[in-house]
Amino acid sequence: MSFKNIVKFAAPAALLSVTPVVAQAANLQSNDFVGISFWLISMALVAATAFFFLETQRVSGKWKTSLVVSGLVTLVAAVHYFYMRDVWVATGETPTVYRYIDWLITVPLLMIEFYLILRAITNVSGGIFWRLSIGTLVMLVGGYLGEAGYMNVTVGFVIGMAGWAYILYEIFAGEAGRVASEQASDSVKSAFSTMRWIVTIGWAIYPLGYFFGYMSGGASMESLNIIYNLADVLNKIAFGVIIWNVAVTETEAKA
Ligand SMILES: *C/C=C(C)/C=C/C=C(C)/C=C/C1=C(C)CCCC1(C)C
Repeated sequence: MSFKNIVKFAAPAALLSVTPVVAQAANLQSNDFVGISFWLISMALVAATAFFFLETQRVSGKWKTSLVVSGLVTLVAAVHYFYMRDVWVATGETPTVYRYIDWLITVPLLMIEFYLILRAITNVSGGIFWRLSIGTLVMLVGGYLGEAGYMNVTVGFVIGMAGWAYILYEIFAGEAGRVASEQASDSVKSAFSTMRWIVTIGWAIYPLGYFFGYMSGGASMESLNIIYNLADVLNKIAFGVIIWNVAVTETEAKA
């Protein structure tokens, strides 16, 4: 199937998949700011999805996959946000299980972006992809077992942190980091480095939330959810925009 066709079918499919959720939404109160933030971000994610898919038509072949993956990240997150908003509005509780299902799908897709961006410029081994995937799984499984009460919260946290540390090692000092610093053009290098800092600073928000939410008891569920929601704007939408920017820049440089 050509990319034009993918775009033609994917955009309406994205809209259809969220319509039934909208229809059964609980009523959002005008003073429920956490609920409002869930709503705003769902919409931003839908708009970002349409944007990334449509822009695949503008970039050269090897960058199209990167943009499609960015659009899949925001699509999957948008659908989860509709459910998460309902859980919050109806119960005032943190939609933990939906967040983790979302992360389980979107975080590996974000990791694939590092691999794809390097593959668009040079030959890289699949090992990068597998190591980033393993780090992701360890990070999320540890965190979920701790948060959902299947494991001591501190042990779950330590396991999760180890997975994240492994990811950071790979993109800064491992093969992925080396390939980027030795073989990439200036625009790819700068995109790679911004993406890396998002994974360091932007991602740090989630373990901080876990720590303050479960280990020190210092944060309310309201502030935690607002923080997680804003983190997702940075880590999903802004991350995608960086990739879009390098794809357009590289396409135009070669035109
Ligand atoms: C779009 C969603 C993203 C980028 C989610 C990222 C989630 C994390 C980086 C979570 C990290 C965690 C740790 C590093 C320690 C244990 C607890 C977690 C799972 C919250």
